[in-house]
Amino acid sequence: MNIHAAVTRSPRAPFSLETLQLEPPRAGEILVRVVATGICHTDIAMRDQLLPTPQPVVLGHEGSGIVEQVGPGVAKVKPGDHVVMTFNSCGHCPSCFDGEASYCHEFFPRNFLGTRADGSSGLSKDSEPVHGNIFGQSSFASHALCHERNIVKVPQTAPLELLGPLACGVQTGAGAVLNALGVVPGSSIAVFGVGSVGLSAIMASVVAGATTIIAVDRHATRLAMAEELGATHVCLSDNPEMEQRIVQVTNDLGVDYALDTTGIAAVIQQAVAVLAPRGSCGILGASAPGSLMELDLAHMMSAGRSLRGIVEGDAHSDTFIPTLIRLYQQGRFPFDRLVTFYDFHQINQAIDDAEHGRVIKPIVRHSRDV
Ligand code: CXF
Ligand code: ZN
Repeated sequence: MNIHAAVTRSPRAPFSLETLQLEPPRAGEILVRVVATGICHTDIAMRDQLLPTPQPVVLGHEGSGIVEQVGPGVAKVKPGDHVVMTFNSCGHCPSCFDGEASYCHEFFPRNFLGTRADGSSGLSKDSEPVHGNIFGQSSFASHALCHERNIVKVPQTAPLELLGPLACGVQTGAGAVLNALGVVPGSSIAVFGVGSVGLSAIMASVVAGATTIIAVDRHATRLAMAEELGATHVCLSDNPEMEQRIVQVTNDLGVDYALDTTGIAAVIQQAVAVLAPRGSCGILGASAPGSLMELDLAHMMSAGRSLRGIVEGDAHSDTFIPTLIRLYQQGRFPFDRLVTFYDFHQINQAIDDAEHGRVIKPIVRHSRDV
């Protein structure tokens, strides 16, 4: 079938809006009519070849939509179901067997390589191959092929055009707090970097009952938003007394949890430095392979502090995304506050606005006549 798609043809260049051809779903695949797709920094990293995703390619990995057709053997969803598309995984490695699909041993090829396992993508432009299957979806398009393992059914009572970011950025921040760190009532947490992932972590910290929630960022506007969403304290990252201030507001104890969303070694060092004894620091920002950081080993070991990587918030997406939707519907997780909507044909403007910090979480949505 012919579809409309935003095609990424070269680094740092605008996407081109084109008509492509999409194969029908194979066994285990699902054809989704895309309603809207969030834009994540990882899309920009793939465009700019900070991740070695081959081009030309259709990016997009926070898609929401309606099931149009299912391939042979699909039992999880049926035509008409409302769904979001999350990260893909193999289903047969030790992590997947343990139900921890975000640590799939095939995470990289299943999400970033732009093809199915057999080298095909399902997408083409006349006779030219176009890479697809990014995060098992490539949802910067009117239609996407995804898989049973990365499709998540969502309730029809929720606003479908809003839900895509739950499938990556929002579940990453909220899941880091609720699943990976296991923030408990009455505890303290510092979140370093409050873009869409960090703000999701702030909202989740409120849900978890943390009573000291500290936001750190270089932008005052982001800190103001963090306060509106429940941060009890905020601090500009260039404040030379930031570490002392964080320790001070925790009665000289340090924080029980720290979360870094930046991937910057100097920031992670600060996050670790302000940990209380037995405190845990999670890192979830993408750093270039080979990035190194100095760590005070005595500080870590002698008081049982820990540092760990977190991917996609340790989410079991089939249950965690509906959980976040219920919290949203109760007014306890207002992630819609992060979102700015654009028409799909404005995707380059949306990306430019995100890159320049003019918006927090852009979503591109299709008009109904597509
Ligand atoms: C990614 C970020 C880089 C590491 C793997 C998961 N998440 C999606 O944007
Ligand atoms: Zn993402």
